[in-house]
Amino acid sequence: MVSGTALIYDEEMTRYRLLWDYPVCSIEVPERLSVSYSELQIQGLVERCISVPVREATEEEILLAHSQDFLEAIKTTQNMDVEQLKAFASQFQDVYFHQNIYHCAKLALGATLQLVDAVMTKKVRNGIALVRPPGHHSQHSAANGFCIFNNVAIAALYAKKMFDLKRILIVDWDIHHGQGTQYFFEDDPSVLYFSWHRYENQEFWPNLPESDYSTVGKGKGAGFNVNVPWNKIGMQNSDYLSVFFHILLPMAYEFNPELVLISAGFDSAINDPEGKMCATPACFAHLTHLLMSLAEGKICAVLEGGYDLHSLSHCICHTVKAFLGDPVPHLLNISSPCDSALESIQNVRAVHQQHWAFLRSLPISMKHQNVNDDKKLEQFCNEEIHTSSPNYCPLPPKRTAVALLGEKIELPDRCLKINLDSVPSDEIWSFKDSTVEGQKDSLHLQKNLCSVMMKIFQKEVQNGLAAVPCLLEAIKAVLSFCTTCANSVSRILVLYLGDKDYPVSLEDDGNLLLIQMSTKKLKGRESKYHIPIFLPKEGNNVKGVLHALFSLILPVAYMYNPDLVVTALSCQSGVDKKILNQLTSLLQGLAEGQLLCLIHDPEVSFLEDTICSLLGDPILPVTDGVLQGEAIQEVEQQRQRLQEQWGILKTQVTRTE
Ligand code: X5A
Ligand code: ZN
Repeated sequence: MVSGTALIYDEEMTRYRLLWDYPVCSIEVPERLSVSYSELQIQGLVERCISVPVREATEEEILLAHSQDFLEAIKTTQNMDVEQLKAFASQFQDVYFHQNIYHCAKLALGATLQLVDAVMTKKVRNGIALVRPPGHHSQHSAANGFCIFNNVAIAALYAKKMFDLKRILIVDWDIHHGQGTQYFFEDDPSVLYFSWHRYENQEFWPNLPESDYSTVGKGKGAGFNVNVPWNKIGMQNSDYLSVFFHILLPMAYEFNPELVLISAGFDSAINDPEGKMCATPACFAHLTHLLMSLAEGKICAVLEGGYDLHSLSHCICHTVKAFLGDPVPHLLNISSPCDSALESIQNVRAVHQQHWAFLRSLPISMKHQNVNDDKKLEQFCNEEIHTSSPNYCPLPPKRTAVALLGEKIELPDRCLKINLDSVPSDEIWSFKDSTVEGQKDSLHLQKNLCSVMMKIFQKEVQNGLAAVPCLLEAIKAVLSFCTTCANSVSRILVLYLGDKDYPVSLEDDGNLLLIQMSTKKLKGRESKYHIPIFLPKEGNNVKGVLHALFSLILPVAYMYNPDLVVTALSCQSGVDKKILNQLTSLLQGLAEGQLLCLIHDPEVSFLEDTICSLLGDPILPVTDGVLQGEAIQEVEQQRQRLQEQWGILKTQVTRTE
């Protein structure tokens, strides 16, 4: 099993800076790297990562993307004085030079390629390269926007060449459009380029018409370039997550990349003077986590922008912690995206639905006018950054507790096996349901579940697994335990995959959100907190489950913000193993990873796979099956029904004025 997170950094890349008065470039300072690296040290993250040395990129590697003339021109800056550097810079837009920048640019690219090598050869699972100069504005024969060589674009070309990759996803979450990267791959269907960026209807730099949503790629590459313009500042976590759920993740899962590269600029985070957006550093842990289930976990983040030193360094720490598999923090206040964000989402989905089955729902029309958005403040938003305890970041303990009924499987030693003899007696919690009381099996079940949950709530473990004789009984037992013994748990999300009618009358008090996926149409009552999803099981409907996951389950779950997530799986329901692993992985983004998996009548291989997902091991992509129209319709029906109550389900502007 591949493990470990690479951290690539070298102080040498702090050794260039702006030497003359040039206000547009003054924010790109060496401290961006040094302060970020210090914060990683303070949080104890450096020692938890695998340090990989940088190297200089070779000329051949630079020439994968750039012209020989351009390379020769950049070389000449090594021997220039300040006046010459200034004159040289004037032929490009918003970029400065220094005698040492060529050296640093070679190291930045070399660091990026070292990272790709380490991940592709499975020396590490994932990793981050902290580099200067950044890359995503750089073009074939032009430096641009603080960028000299296009690190990430060359990384993609290099990975295609060296590892024969056929599908690479580039996620550019920097707040500027990586127009340079877009130009390199516009007609290339093997690289899916996604970028969101501050746009303000072309009023924001680089002010290009081709940064708008209508640029989707050309020729064979049509559909493989995705631009999400932000036409207002002040975008928040909800806006970012909505774009992930309703645009990026469906496309990414349909694309099924073999490698994910992140153009990781953090000028899209709160307090950044360039971006003026409001996403908190913790949001980046979630963005990272949501991408980690792709490409068997092969994911490389490469620093681009980020100009508020405090915000930048905390965002980087959150990204690294997510890579390491630490529990991702609660995101509070997830709500509807603002109207301006919704308008962009609607437009992107409209232009891309012909290319991506996962975006096809009901016909989407284009929204041309600029909506009037009274929610977003035009002024700079000053929300406080919530940072985790600054200098203590303990290694997570045993991650998974397992209680099994008579199942004989070998548990990895990273698991905590529940020793049934040591389970405290039933006085810890009294089980009130009379139908269960007194039955030997039930008592056994209660003890098992009680024990696993105690370990989770006491943070002895992050998550747990129990094989149970009856799912519905087990769910009841969990709920009963939480109400009697765990009063800090006020919201429980249960995802039930099975065809039995859920018997307990649901009180819509919000303590329980029940999402049930069944292959039979169930008659039960639908409400805000009871969401039945009927997925007809003709052929293999794994894609239908994925679709439901992105367009319905994850958005609602994030908005609900549970304290505990419970999955209940009946193996007879014939659920696909790969999809189950995806579900188990993605749901760990909620409730700070407190996830309890209940499995009925399991096959050993199911248990083993689920344990691996719970432990955070890389998981296989879902490759088979097609997305059936009927599944789309069923999910879409529920989405439409629920979108007023769960605003993050919206994909279109609904307000008419
Ligand atoms: C990498 C990056 C921004 C350039 C802004 C120029 N560049 N106005 O964030
Ligand atoms: Zn940027």
